[in-house]
Amino acid sequence: MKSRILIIGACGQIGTELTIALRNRFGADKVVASDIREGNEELMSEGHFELLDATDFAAVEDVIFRYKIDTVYLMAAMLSAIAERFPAKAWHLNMTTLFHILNLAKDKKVKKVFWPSSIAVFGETTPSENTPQLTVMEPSTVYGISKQTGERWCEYYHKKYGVDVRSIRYPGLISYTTEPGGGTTDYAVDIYHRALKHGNYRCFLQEGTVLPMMYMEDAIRATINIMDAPKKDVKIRSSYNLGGVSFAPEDVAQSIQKVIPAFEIEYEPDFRQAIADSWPGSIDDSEARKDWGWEHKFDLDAITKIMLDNLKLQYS
Ligand code: AKB
Repeated sequence: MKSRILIIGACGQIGTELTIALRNRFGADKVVASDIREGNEELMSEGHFELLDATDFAAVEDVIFRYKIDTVYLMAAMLSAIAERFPAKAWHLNMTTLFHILNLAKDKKVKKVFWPSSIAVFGETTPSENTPQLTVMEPSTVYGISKQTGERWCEYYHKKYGVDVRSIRYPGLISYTTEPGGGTTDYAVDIYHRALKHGNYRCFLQEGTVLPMMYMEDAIRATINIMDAPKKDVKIRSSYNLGGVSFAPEDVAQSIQKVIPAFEIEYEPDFRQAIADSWPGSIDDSEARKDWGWEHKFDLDAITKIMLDNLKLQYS
């Protein structure tokens, strides 16, 4: 029998597109989308949907039992910028939900788990160019600390209890379907909306702030590929580095100007600058390439074209 999948945090930026991709792949009947809030109409109406507070162990266990779930994608998390405003809440959400799912997997109520980590696990003391898989990691944000701790627990549950948990360190993700909520890399989505609506953008990060980024389709493919990979090929059970493109705000502006020549950008850095400054500029993802065949497809101009074409349709 094909696996039955639960997506927790299905209404978020990644969850929305992951739900659609998994429904297309396995059939809507095999996929249960869940979130603490309702999502877009398509997500709610085209398959199973459960309102679920992922910090409530009994509620999560109940959904897993009722739908005979064997694979969980745990996408619920509080992202870097917002987590700085609500540190205790962020820690609670990010860690409690992970422990619930790891413990369910340890008790054999779930067979396979996907849990996302982030470039936020790195910090100021990490080599910032071509950041290696194994390196100094001293994250300085609540979100980064929760992701780094989560990675250690994933590896621990794998080694100690044989839990089949798989993870990748997402860079900033760019998509037009659902807007991101509360990250430091969110400017790379906002900028396209503002370019079309207003022809200008005030960026909360400074010129020259290079960060690793990725188009959502690449990220979804990576997620599905690591989950598809034979167990023995997934050699890293903390989390894999994942690289796509690297760019600064002015690079996105120039890419937009190729399509909208009058577009203007100005800079007004806020508290998110310090977070961005602590993250790497580019990522060495050779382990993911070697172990399960990772390859990214979209460069910045391709991303710009897709974003502007699709947002234009939405706005008209
Ligand atoms: C954020 O900016 O917090 C996220 C991330 C890089 O994990 N997009």
